[in-house]
Amino acid sequence: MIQLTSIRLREIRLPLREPFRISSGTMVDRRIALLELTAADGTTTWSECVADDMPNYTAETIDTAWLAITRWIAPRVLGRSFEAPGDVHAVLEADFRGHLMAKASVEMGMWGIAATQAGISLARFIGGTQATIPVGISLGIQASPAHLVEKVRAALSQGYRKIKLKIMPGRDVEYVRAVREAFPDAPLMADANNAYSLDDPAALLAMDDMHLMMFEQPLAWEDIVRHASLQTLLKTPICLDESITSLDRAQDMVTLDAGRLINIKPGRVGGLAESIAIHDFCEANGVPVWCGGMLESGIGRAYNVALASLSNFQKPGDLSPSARYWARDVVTPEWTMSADGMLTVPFDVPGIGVTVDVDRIDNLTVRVETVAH
Ligand code: OSB
Ligand code: MG
Repeated sequence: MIQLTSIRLREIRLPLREPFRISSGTMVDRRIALLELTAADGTTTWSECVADDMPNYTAETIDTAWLAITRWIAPRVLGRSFEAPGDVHAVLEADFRGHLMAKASVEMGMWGIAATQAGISLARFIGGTQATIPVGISLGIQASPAHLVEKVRAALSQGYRKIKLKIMPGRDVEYVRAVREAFPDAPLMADANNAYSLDDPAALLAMDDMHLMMFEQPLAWEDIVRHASLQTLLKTPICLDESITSLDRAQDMVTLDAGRLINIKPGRVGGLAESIAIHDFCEANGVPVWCGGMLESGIGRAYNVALASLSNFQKPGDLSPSARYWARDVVTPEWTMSADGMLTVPFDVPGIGVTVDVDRIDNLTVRVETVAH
């Protein structure tokens, strides 16, 4: 049984080691909301809200999430007894639309509490089976094709198992071609973050013979139907990211053949229960999934890693080591990757698998609010 007595929210500012540019915006300093959850039996854990400063990925931002957590989400869960963390999602969805990243931060924290109470790792608690996970890197849009080629060279030499190139109109065919020519056999993919339209698929068609593993989310953030039309024009499989916000949307994708893979981010779908449901549905339908990232701190990353240990996570995840993002992470040990691009799941560490560096978080904190029962 899980019953939360308080949620302490903090905003930290964590500067990225280098700016991260996607088609819809550039991230420089991450504004991150961290949650410290306390249960009635005294168990505590941490979780993270992945919403960022601007509404350019989905509609949520850290400020809308802060409001949603303090005003509507915390009051629904605090003091209420849940049989299991899998029951939280339905309670947060009842007559309460959207705010999925905000909901996910609380829902995931309750999984973290439950695993801690059970004395086992979150990965084990959710039924994970993979002890090591292949890691991919997501490379932001660069100043020139030559710059991108050098980034890819460095990433391959570090051992990454998948290289995701961010693209946008004007920074696409030439860039991807240069990388493909330099590395004929590299496992490459491209992520457009909604930058293309079905009216003008020329660039996507031009990249269709570059042996990409997939095109991630080429069209609009809520679209399914146009992706289905686009998939009929392309040999390269489409992978949906932004459009998959629930199990229903995953079912729509499969029904309409709007994509052949899903990038699961627990923050985007309202938490771990919905992520697991999507994972299970995809597994039953022969659709591979992989774990995406949102430039999380090591706390958010812990939940992604546990999720990615489930059996149908069949492609490398966007689970780069801490040092790729931050001068120093907020957890110990930091997340690392072996020379052959593998991450070890902390299967034998109870709870979320890392220790939170509270002193460091205190130093980075710019805002605090506690909601208690
Ligand atoms: O589309 O997957 C994306 C980061 C911020 C917003 C959207 C995306 C991303 C990434 C980063 O690709 C993946 C990572 O955390 O390394
Ligand atoms: Mg994406």
